[in-house]
Amino acid sequence: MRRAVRERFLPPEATQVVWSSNRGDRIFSPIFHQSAFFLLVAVLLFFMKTPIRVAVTGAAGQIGYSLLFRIASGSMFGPDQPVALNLIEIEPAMKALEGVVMELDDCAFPLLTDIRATASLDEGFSSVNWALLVGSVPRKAGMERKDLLGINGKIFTGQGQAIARNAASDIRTLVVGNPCNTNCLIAMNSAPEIPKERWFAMTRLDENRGKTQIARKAGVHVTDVTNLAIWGNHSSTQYPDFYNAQIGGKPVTEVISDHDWLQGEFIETVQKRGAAIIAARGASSAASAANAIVDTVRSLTVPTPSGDWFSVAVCSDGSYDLNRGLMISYPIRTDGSSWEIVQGVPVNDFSRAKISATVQELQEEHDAVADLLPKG
Ligand code: NAX
Repeated sequence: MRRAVRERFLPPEATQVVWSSNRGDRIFSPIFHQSAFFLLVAVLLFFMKTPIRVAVTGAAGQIGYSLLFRIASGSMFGPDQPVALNLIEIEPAMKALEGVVMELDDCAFPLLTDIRATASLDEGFSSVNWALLVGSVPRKAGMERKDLLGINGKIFTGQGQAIARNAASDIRTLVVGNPCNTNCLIAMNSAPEIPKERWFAMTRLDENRGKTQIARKAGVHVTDVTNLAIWGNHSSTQYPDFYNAQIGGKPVTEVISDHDWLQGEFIETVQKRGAAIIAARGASSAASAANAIVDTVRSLTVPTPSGDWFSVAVCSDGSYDLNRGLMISYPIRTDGSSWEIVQGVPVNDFSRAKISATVQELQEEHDAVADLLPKG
């Protein structure tokens, strides 16, 4: 048995030396090789990181097709962090998912340790550390956002419950499928066992869109734009807070003198960018959405640069006098493990009116799905 193990892990020449050596060596070598073997295993175990298991729903969809390859290549968790993928789809999309899995296989990603493709929620969320809830019934041209609430609400109840039953104890969930804030609210409330600070809804694509618009207007690189928070809902009521954003450390309102543009066209462009992409492409944003998912998870797992913040919707604790319990996008920062809503960000009358309008919309969405939420 011991010989079989040794033969599996050592090159043939090594085993030959051990077993053809003289009598003294025969006593010494097996002990020496056994110690070296265990030392090697110990060293490997010390340096080898446990894979992070990530569930992705809607894995055969457009966003999935960009996202999975970014996760597997190391963009999300870093170049030395192994990952395992649990890919979840509905039955009719399983054939397409099979093709995606074949492509993942064909990439021979060094960091990808395991792929499981399934239509079962229990299997799909089994032992996952991150759940990226991308799949939902997408909005078609002419469909109202509110129509989506009823259709998707039930999906997210089942997914929340399945996450609570099956996921790893450190599970964190990011909801992307629209209407993402309220879908997240439903999933979170369907899994009361999981702490509320582990649930997020994505507004990072809006932040990235806003930063690019500001950078273009100011004639600077996008990395010079910081502190742009999206407040409220991921919808056309969201508020990209340019008043507190900075360009190279200076207030945006000092660098860009065209305040009419900031208060009007800028906000509208960010709010309606998703619709503009659908109009141009005939399909909703996918690669940029996948990129924003990667950015969101990285921002939640890597310390925020000093003085900066990023946007993600979290369960409101009532900060800034906003409705407690709703999933509201705020300026957030983290030390890499726990996050906080940045306090003390100035909110002027213009901003207050915009934030109130978007939170009012979230309250209406909440009321529309009240039958899926705990009473009281
Ligand atoms: P696709 O229609 O290309 O893909 C959706 C996939 O989800 C399909 O493969 C479908 O079979 C699957 N699906 C549907 N119901 C499911 C369920 N119950 N369980 C598992 N899988 C299910 O849409 P795609 O372009 O990938 O967009 C996905 C979602 O992201 C949409 O709801 C879309 O509105 C939303 N978005 C959210 C963004 C955000 O910033 N929060 C931006 C991009 C995007 O618009």
